Amino acid sequence: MSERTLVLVKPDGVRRGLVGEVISRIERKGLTLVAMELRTLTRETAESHYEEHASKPFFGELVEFITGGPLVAMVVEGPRAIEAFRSLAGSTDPVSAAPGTIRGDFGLQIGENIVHGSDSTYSADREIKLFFPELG
Ligand code: DAT
Ligand code: MG
Repeated sequence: MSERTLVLVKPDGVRRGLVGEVISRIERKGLTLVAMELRTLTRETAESHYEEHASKPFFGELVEFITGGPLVAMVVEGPRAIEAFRSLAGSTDPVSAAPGTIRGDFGLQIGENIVHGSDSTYSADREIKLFFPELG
């Protein structure tokens, strides 16, 4: 059974030229791209995307960062795509993320960890609607 997840190559990943690397890993895993767009988020979209973190001390910094340059948003599909991409991404803190994962191979700072992937079917539905309303 196939599912969909929202993946972002965050502004640090775009700035560092890692878009192709991330797409390549998604494709080599066997996942499929369903939609993709380069865009700079408004504060409103960023706050909505990260609404579950609104009360965290790093929220302001997170919104500044994610709106600070263009990002690449994609919808990725495949069997257990949510977990499959989270596994490719590695854990949130790139220093403890396993080598071989995107964050483990390319990151050093928790606030600049290159990619986002939805963490549940509920978040995936919500985030896909936010970025690609035409996909429902
Ligand atoms: P993930 O992106 O692995 O789902 P999350 O949902 O807990 O992680 O947090 C969202 C983003 O917020 C994360 O990718 C980077 C940032 N972040 C998380 N914890 C942080 C912290 N302690 N300090 C600064 N930024 C943090
Ligand atoms: Mg998260």
